[in-house]
Amino acid sequence: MGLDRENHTDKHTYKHIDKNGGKPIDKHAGATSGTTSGTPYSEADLRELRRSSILHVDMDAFFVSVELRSRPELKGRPVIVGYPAERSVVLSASYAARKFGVKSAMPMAVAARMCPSAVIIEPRHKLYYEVSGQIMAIFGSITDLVEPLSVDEAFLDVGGAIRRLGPPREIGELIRRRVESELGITASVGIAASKFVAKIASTRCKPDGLLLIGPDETVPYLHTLPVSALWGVGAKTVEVLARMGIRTVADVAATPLPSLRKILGATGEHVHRLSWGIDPRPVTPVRLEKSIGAEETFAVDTADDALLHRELLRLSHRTAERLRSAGMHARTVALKLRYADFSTITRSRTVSTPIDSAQLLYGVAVQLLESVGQRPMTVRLVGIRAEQLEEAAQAPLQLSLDRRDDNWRAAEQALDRVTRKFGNKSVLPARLLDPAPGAD
Ligand code: DCP
Ligand code: MG
Repeated sequence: MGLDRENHTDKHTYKHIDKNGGKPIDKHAGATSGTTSGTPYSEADLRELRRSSILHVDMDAFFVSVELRSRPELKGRPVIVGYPAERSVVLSASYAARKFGVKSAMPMAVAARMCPSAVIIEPRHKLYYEVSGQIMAIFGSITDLVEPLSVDEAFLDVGGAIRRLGPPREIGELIRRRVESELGITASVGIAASKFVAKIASTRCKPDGLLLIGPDETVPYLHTLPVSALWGVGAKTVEVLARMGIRTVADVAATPLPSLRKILGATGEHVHRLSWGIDPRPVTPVRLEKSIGAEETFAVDTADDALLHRELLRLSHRTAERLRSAGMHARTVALKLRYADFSTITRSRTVSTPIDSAQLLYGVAVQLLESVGQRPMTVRLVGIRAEQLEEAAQAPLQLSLDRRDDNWRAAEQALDRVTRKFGNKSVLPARLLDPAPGAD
């Protein structure tokens, strides 16, 4: 029995889950029919149920499924989401297209040759991120222990939700029902005692499936799989192991640890543990990053426009650098001014294309400063905040920026690299090299 797909994906790691527009999540929204809310489980029952309480939930053909909501006549047909351009790759393929051999990350030209009847749809990233936020909000209504892995998948530890919502299998079914009825797409759910096995389970039961691999079935099941199913075992390692005659997880499990260490170094131990189903990594919720900003108090309060501008430029660079290292784009830029009497005002503006470049942040900040008009007194503190953050992972978003902006981004990314290497003060735009009297 082989895996249909690699169990690890090259999608971008999902860093940000505040996608439900800041709305509070209804903790009880999931407690509907079919659940065992209030059912008195004995402590022994609970212990047993909690042995398999890690869910891996992943949407089926995510981008395609979202597109099919508005084009239901394409259901069951080969559909590919990707740019029809020469050097683009397949982002998502319907299961009908996969029958022709089409896979994600394959060049579009190759996919079109393999499956000439496929309907090709250009991606609408903004829409997918909205739906992604709704998916994460459903997960968040089940448990706080949600670890998003990418736009369409997450681990959930539902051990603490069993009393309220029922056994993990029922919770998995509840999530699948809710995703389908509320969002109009399908999800697959893998359930196991560890993240590693839960992820394998969801991969195995796709599309539109649910698979629970109980603790007692885990090792026998794992031992039927090829080594590539093990987390951290990529094409290179597969090759190295194959040369030693190690092809299946069972082969790995049967290899003495010192031999594996000799072949794979430190990874040997990790791989050996996984082959026996040992993966103690907990589900780790990500911190919600709602905004990123920087502010500065002047040593002496100021009314000087040039000084304010220079400081805004510096803060824009600081904020943009942090945005980029967090992999985020901002939709809204806010300016904060604190006057000599400590009264504080903020002004914000939402931009049409999310940004992560200091020049663009600075441009908006200057407009905001101008919108304040005549200031009533000297300024004590100035700050910039990037808000409504979005995952920057989707490079195509950048294509909508004009060429000049792209150049700015490239230059600033280079600057980030130098700054990381040589420290903060080593490279600064020429304007910032002037002494800034009063600013610290
Ligand atoms: N994605 C992408 N670039 C990639 C891989 C994926 O932009 N190299 C996007 C498109 C996918 C989405 O991420 O729709 C989710 O990725 P998955 O690997 O989960 O693939 P799908 O959801 O499309 O299919 P599956 O049913 O196999 O999960
Ligand atoms: Mg998916």
